Amino acid sequence: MGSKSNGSKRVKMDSDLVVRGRDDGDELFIEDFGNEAEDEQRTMALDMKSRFNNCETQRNLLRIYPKGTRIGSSNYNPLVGWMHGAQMVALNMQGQGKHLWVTEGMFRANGGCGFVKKPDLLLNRDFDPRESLPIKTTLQVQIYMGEGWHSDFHHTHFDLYSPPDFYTRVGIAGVPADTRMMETTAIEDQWIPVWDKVFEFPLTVPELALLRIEVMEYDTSKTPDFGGQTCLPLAELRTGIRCVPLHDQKGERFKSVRLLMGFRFI
Ligand SMILES: [Ca+2]
Repeated sequence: MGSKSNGSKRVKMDSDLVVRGRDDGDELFIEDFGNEAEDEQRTMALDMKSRFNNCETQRNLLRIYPKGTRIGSSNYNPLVGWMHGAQMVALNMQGQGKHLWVTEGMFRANGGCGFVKKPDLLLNRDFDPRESLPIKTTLQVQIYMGEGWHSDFHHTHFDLYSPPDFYTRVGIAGVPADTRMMETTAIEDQWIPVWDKVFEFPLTVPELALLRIEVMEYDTSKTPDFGGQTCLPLAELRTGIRCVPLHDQKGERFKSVRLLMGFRFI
């Protein structure tokens, strides 16, 4: 992560990213000027379009890495880099949270080998992630039920005096137009919750979309407890009724916790 001040030009953007272009044309750098207070809205508002476009990453290597001032090891949304064609998007791996989960989801593709081919739209044309594009497909997600918490958690882990109250959040991480999260209602006092809920996600750029799934446990008096998560690359999502294993906050797969879900493109 050394300084590239020699022979590089540095352009301050409207956002808190800085583009550094090395004069020899070998590499371009976008430097993260983010801080601990950064939130999702602000991350998604980052707009490099005015001085930086995807044609640059068709001819150059682009790497992005977290600013050293992120002393709490927070992260930015890696999709900001991916949807601009960045070949390398580094994240702080010490922590946990949705940006790391999305990264794990992205690299589950291609057999988990660590490399994912860029979609054609980032290779063949000047793609602007903020473009208003027609809906290409709609993903229909059905969440039937979940199980396994009773095996993987102590019976007082969620609620001391009653079974847990699970609800599921499901949504899309992708270009701004496709990004959204929806949630089921909480099923009260059930170790094996049955939601039987259908959500539809219209997608303008399914090539850059990931399906995010989180299970939370509702409490009236405190913030919800975490019950599991996973993130799946949409391009490799198999349709039909599926058993979806969930992972803990660090990304480790639970032994038993899983959801019964249905996926189809309509
Ligand atoms: Ca509860």
